[in-house]
Amino acid sequence: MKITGARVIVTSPDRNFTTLRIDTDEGIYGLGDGTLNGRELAVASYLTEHVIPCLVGRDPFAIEDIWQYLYRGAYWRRGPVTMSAIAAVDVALWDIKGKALNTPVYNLLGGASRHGCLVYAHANGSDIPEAIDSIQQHIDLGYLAIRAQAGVPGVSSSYGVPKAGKPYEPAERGLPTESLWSTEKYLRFAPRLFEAVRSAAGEEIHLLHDVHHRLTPIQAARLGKSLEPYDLFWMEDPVPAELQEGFALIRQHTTTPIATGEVFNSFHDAHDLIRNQWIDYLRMTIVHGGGITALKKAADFASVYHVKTGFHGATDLSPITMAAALHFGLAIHNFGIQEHMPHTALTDSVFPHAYTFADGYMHPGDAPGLGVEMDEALAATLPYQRAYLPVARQMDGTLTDW
Ligand code: CS2
Ligand code: MG
Repeated sequence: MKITGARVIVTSPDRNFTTLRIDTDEGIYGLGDGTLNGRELAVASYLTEHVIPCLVGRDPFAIEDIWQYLYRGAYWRRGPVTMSAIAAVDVALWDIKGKALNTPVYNLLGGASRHGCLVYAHANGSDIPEAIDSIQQHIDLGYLAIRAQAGVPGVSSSYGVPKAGKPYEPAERGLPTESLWSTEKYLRFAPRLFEAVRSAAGEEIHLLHDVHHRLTPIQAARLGKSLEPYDLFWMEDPVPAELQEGFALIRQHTTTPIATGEVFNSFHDAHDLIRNQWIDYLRMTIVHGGGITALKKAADFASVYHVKTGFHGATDLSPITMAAALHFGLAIHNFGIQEHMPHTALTDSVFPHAYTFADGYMHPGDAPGLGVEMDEALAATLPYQRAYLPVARQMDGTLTDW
């Protein structure tokens, strides 16, 4: 089999997605996601101008070699644009191989290790009672694990909390909005939120919380300690993670489990975190971390240190990445949990998929390959619209690390 061509499709079914389609001489094609929230066109250009010309004529079954060729051969290694582009190619090739061998991708990764992937949903509220209502709605939908976020009193726009009457979506169309943030108010509020949420949700539900990189290590240590009575599944991204050794300080003070890495793009971003056992869950996911090939190596290394996966799964990860993550999570031994932030109906119509949710678990389905299609005619009616993540500043105007 030979690769005959590839093309990038950028579409905006309520939000932007960058998709790569690779075609072969046997009529089999594969889809890969290269979406980088707020920087979608950079990945599209990297693929179209620099990667696709090098793919034509290659054997699509040579996944490892093509991965190494794109990673090592470029000379310039790592970085979110490069690694998202490599991921798009890698995932499309796994899709092709599954279709060609008539088997779901999880079978190519060793076969199912479990009956489904435990997922967590988002419960958001502008205040504590609304957050508790949202928890109850997600319990009613069957979720066994729920992330709770609520508006911090005195902070006008808190991360993870939707604008009134709208579903939560991290990016906003137009130029970036700015919001104000107070670490002091947040640190006082978070234990009150979880005291209320735990008593309303009962002890069986797994509760998670995302700090979105807002604290210093000693502040994160205080937060983790103050949340211990509420038995969190994890505290996510307590600090910006460029300084890996900062996590040592957090670990000295708290037994609240730690997840990090949704902004990582390379195993090397997590090397010290894993080998020192400073984290419990790795969030770097398939699209931003260089694809299934790269994440398999990272997960295998992490398994030696009791670190499990807890992949990022917000709406900016396209249904193609969701499917890839579910095949991956079903197969590997040290799967921990998968984030599930459902896409809008329009996004699902552009990307019809085989994966399903029932009783707290998701399953990738048994379609050959990834089990995701793309309605390109519909996608063509929904052109790219500029959109960004919001930018946060401290009360005195200083930019936060987010
Ligand atoms: C968040 C995301 O889901 C999460 O854990 O941190 O909302 C994140 O902000 C976006 O996916 C960034 O693109
Ligand atoms: Mg997060």
